[in-house]
Amino acid sequence: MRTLIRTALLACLLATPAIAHDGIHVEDPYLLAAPAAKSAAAFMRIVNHSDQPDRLVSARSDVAEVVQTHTHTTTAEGVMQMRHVEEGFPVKGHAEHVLDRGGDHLMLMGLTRGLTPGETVTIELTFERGEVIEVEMPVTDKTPEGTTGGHHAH
Ligand SMILES: [Cu+2]
Repeated sequence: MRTLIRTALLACLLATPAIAHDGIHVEDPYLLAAPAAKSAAAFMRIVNHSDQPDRLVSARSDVAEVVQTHTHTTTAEGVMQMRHVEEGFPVKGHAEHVLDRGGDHLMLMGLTRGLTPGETVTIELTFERGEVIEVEMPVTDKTPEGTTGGHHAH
């Protein structure tokens, strides 16, 4: 038992400098939620400051039953559909993976309460190499200035 605790403590001490110096950073996060919607989409830039490739493998939030990694695909008939990306979102070393309108995003499904524009919601992101990051997501019901219009822009 004592060995177990010591091992956990050591892992903790070893993990901390990696997070502080060269881990994953999230920039420009926002959560798009229509009033009274049952789901909401989260967008951000995931920046990897490490030279090791990583991957966003899962996400969770207190305000949703599940949070899935999603993307949009266009069928042969030209219909745009969302699908669950089971393998998550890869982020190469010293690179970024952008979640943006009309492309990859996080889907908060089964919202446990209504979300109000202006409030902040916490989403926890888990990465393949072991980092867990809490992101404060401002809620909006519009696309922020400067981002592309997504799937209405083709
Ligand atoms: Cu979706």
